[in-house]
Order: sequence, then structure tokens, then C-alpha cells
Amino acid sequence: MKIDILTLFPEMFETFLSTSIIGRAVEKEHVTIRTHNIRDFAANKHKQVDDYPYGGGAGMVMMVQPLSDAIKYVLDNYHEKKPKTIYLSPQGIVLTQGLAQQLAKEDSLILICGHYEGIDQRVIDMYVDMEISIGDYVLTGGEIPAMVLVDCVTRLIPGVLGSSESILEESHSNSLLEYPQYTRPAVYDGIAVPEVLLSGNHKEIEKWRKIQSLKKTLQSRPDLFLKKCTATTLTEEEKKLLKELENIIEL
Ligand code: 4GT
Repeated sequence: MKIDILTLFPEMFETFLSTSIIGRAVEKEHVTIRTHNIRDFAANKHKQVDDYPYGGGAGMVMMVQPLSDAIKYVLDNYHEKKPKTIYLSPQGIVLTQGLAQQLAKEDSLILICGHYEGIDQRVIDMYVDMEISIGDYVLTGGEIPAMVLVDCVTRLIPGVLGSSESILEESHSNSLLEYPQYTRPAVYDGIAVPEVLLSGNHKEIEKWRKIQSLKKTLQSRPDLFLKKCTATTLTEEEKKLLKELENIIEL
């Protein structure tokens, strides 16, 4: 996959793109990620990229010209097929694991990072295919949301994760949260690892983990739990585990 990121602060991406699993994915060319400084496309001699909002109000708006020219530059120089162009903003549809799975199938993406009060609407109208939010809160810029999107999409590209970093059994891929994990030592500060995990009884371990997942989801994310109960029909095994769960926690 090819990803072009348009930002006023390309240096924010340096550590992210060269570290850990993302760094390895870049090195192995599972993904090609370029950052472009929007300020380089400012036509104005002061290299101005923002201006006062029409209609008044607080803050500044990112101007249409530098952003448009940056997008055109990326399209003309790096892409034959039109990449899916995404603007990260609190007004977008919320990023989910399902959306990340869809995006992971794309050949190329352009990510636009806003600052100040956001970007001129005409950029969105002319070039943006999709507006994406990483959650219901406000940040100072779209750079961290762009990193969040790059991280969660890149790890879904075949070959990026090793077999020990498997993505088969994890939070959100089945609408349930992950069960608790433990590693050595078996006892720390007098606190022991749940005995079943040391038992070697794989059927019992699987059952314990499923109960823990259901319990954790019910406690932390009742909304997800409800989705799981309505969108999918519970298997007989899950119904049985829920009955057992009723005895463990107060509903
Ligand atoms: C939050 C999000 C986002 C911001 C989010 C334009 C100016 C947007 C600042 C930027 N805040 N961007 N993508 N929840 N702030 O995804």
C-alpha cells in the first residue's frame, strides 16, 4: 500500500514511521509512506497557509490553495490510479476495526491533516472521498489521528505481523474485548496467575477466556455487548457461558 500524508508538521511522523512494527513494515516495503509539508505549497511570499474565517469567529482556517496544490502534486507525481483521499476530522465517521479492514484493501491513500479550526470546505468538496474521526473528542491537529489510522490499517496488511503477533483472536474483530493476559512469573508480590492458565487443559483455558471476554465486555462496553447480542445470534456455547457469568457478577 502507498500512503501520502499532507501535514504542516511532517517531523511528528519521523519516530512513528521508523519504530517497532510500523518501522519494520516500512523497511520491508509492505507499505510506502511519504509525508509532504503543506507549507511548501504556499504561494504567498510569507508562506502563509491559514487565514481568517469568512463570517467571523475564533481561530484560523487552512487555505484552499496550498492544500489543493499539495494534493495535485501528490496525484501528478506518485499515482496513476486515484487514491482514496481521507480528511481526518472530528466531523467524520468514526474509525472502527471494520472500517480499517476495508481501508486495508485499498491500493493507496492520501491523508489530510488539519490544524487550527480546520480546512476550507472547498478542499473537502473537491478532493475528499471520506472524512474520518478517531473518536468523539477534539485534538489540536489531525496528525495523531493520521498516525492512528496508519497504525491500525498497516498492521492488517498481509505480511506485516509475524505469526506470534497474530490478529485472529483480538479485541473488536469479534465484537468482544480481549481476555486478560499473564506472563511469568506465576506469582508476583503474592498475586498469582489464575490457576486454569497453568493447568495445560486447553478446553478449560478456552472456556475461561471466553467467560472473561464476555464479562469484560459487559462491564466496560455494554454498548458492544448489546451489539454482539443483536447483530449476531449467540451460539449455544455462548448462551451457556452467559448463564455461568450470571452467577459470577451482578447484572
Ligand atoms: C479530533 C480529531 C481529528 C482534530 C478526531 C482540524 C483542526 C481537525 C484540528 C483537528 N480533533 N482532528 N481528526 N477525533 N482536530 O479524529
